[in-house]
Amino acid sequence: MNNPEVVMIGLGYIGLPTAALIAQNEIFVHGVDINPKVVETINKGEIHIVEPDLDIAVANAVKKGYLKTSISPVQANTYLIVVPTPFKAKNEPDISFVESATKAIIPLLKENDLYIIESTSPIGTTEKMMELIFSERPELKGKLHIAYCPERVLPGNVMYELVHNDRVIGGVDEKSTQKAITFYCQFIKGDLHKTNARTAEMCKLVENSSRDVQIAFANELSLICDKADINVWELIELANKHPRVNILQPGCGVGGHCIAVDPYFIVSDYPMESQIIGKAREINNYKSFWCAEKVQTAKLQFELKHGRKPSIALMGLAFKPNIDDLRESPAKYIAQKVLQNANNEEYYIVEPNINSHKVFKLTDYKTAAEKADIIAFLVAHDEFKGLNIGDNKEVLDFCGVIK
Ligand code: SAJ
Repeated sequence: MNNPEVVMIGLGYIGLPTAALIAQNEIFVHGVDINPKVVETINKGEIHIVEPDLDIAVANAVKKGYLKTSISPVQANTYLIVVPTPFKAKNEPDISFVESATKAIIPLLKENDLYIIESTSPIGTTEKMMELIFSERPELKGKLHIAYCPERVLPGNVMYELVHNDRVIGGVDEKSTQKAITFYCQFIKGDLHKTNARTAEMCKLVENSSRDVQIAFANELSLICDKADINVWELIELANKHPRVNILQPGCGVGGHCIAVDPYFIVSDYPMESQIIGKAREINNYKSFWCAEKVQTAKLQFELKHGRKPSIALMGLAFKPNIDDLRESPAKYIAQKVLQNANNEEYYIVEPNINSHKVFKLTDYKTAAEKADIIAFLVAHDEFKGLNIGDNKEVLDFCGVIK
């Protein structure tokens, strides 16, 4: 494969599925990742993440020769930047990965190429990268197509949503938008909505902030209900019977690398204006702290009542149900916090979606539920639903497994 059509920079949870999808459509893709192990794994037709149907898509794409990867980019016609944008101290976005990915392809760019950022980015990032490109390659001014097109797929359902979700596409000018639309048309069945780069950047941030605010409302209700002695799950189910009410589910906080992060991209740039968005982040973070305190209290109460230390099962470490992703996971935070306060109690840490963890010694979920005196459900994994739990156990159901 000498001349790939597409270079995909970043082969993580979004980049790899997107690369596989494009390759499935018989478009030659060259994937790039700074991690040599990732590159090696994919070139063998294997994957390094858990995502339904991704393994088959990658295996086929590699076998048929449409997907190849390496640690550095090669020349192509379209460049997709799908690298992480984490945040630094003080919750400020860090666009250094987008910047270094862009720098890596600047020498390869030629007239008429299409450069697209998919990474979640603060408003103005696409224009900033355009300036960076033209500062090094002024002869390409007006001769490139530059656009922002955020992904909006849900981990766990990526392969379906990548194809069927609508997309928002914003170019730095009209011809860039049009060129990007023509590109995505080749493999996306959802509608492609045109806008400018800044609106597309903001749209991504707003989608996740909106969800964060809604979850904060549910989490706030759970705190009120705990004090008011009301079952929050029943309450929400009943309130949602109203035709125009749709409250989300409380949990042990908001995790992942998107919803728990993206709102800060707005708050850090517009602190005075984003009051609700900022407060929602605080409430969702506080909910995790509150859960850890609840475990601590249950532990002390058990000891007072029974005159011995309890054994405690912490059920789930992932940031949401049925995935193996522990990034920004509130459950992991709670487990860490609870273990920091450990005082010779026996702990069973459970995460059915991973085999081992470098910090936590993992226990099988059935054994943990059987042996523990206190069972704290941190993530509503399918395995936990319908678990046989003895009447003698104290259950802390933070995520509605038992309801
Ligand atoms: N959560 C709750 N209660 C709920 C729903 C979710 O506590 O009712 C928690 C989850 O447990 C998890 C967190 O919120 O900790 C986020 O989970 P999620 O399923 O809401 O979303 P993500 O982070 O997996 O994916 C989100 C999606 N965005 C929206 O739904 C607006 C997805 O479409 C985006 O593509 C993704 O972020 C992303 O990459 O930005």
